[in-house]
Amino acid sequence: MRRLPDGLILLSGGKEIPRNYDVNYVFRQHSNFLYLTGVEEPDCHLLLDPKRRTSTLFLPRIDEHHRVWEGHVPGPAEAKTLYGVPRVLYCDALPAEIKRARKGYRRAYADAASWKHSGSALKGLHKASLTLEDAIEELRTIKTPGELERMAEANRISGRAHELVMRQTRAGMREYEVQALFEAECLRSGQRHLAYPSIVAAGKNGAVLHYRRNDAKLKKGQLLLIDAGVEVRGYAADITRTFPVSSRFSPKQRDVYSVVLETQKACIDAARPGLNSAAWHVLSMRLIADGLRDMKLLRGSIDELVETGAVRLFYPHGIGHLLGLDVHDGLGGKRRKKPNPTKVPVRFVADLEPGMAVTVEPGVYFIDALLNSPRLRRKHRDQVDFTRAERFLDLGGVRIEDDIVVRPSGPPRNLTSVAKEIGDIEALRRGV
Ligand SMILES: [Mn+2]
Repeated sequence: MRRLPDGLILLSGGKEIPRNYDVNYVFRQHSNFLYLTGVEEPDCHLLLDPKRRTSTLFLPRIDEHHRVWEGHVPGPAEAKTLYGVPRVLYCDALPAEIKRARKGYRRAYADAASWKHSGSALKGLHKASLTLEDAIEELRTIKTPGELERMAEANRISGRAHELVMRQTRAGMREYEVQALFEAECLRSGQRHLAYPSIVAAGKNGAVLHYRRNDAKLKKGQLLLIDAGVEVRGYAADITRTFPVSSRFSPKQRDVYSVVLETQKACIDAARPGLNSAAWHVLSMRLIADGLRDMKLLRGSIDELVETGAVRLFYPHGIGHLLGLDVHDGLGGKRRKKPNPTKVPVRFVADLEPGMAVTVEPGVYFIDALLNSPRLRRKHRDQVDFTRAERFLDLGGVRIEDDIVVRPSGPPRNLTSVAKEIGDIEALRRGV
């Protein structure tokens, strides 16, 4: 209300989406609505009147039929204490409430769903919907202590599940059995929603960045990459670990893993206020280029390997993204958007600020589509030892991903505490 004082603010929560006859998709509240209200039920609305400083939550009126099938749903009195909203009414009062509250305003900050739902009550008010979404995105980028508590909890539960997977995964299992171990632990902790579909990728599948099939059989000698996280009251954890299906890393796997791990640790340490996210990404590319040059997969100067994009053959994604109610939590709002100070294309360009939650997820992959592309082989023939790289194709990929929060000074707070040192992973694999 302080940010948008000159208009009536109206937001709609999510609606149930039918999957097929009588069955809906599992409901997940819209993130902006969840951010402002904490309400996880469908069909609600929020009306904010900045001039009079009033907030009203509107709930759907539940009939007997609905209660027969769905059981108890909180009514206005209960919702007031549950969500801490001073006024709670039923939705049928919304048009009259809008008409009363709009006096003195020429503008409405309403989302698209609200214009659709309450268009006639809002008629005549100037549309300013994008500004509302931008204002909320900006707010959501800096986490409050309460939000961080939920993110820390999501990390604790996901971390437990990751370590359970490291202890219990065996050769001969299918990727979906590993997925079941992870997801069962999340459900057992009382959490209904994963933050995103789990990626469980053995061997070569680890080089498919958004691998979703999760049905291959795990073989001795392979690496297993698992990128999975749960959400707590909407707040996501986004964690990746890579470990050997056998109890130890092979020398080759150890080399690749160490390059990624050292890069990840250095990038975590570098995540301080004022660091530009594009420069941060370039730092990660330089460290990976340096590591792969030591492994004789790349040759030439680090500057050239980064500028020509040779390192991108092995590391074709960014260092991280904002995290919060969405696993990819917007880009920080328009005010934060900066011109990219580097020559490297990145989506998220902003200076890191205290209270921002970001992922740190460098990776090294051996991707058939890139290493066997005639065009790229020609372009990078002096920089990449393709013959050597081909011998790593079976390895797939290594990614290590933690969730951090930028502090006012010094290194960030790391919310993720899952084993990632080679010795610690091998100890878990041996059942120590
Ligand atoms: Mn991520």
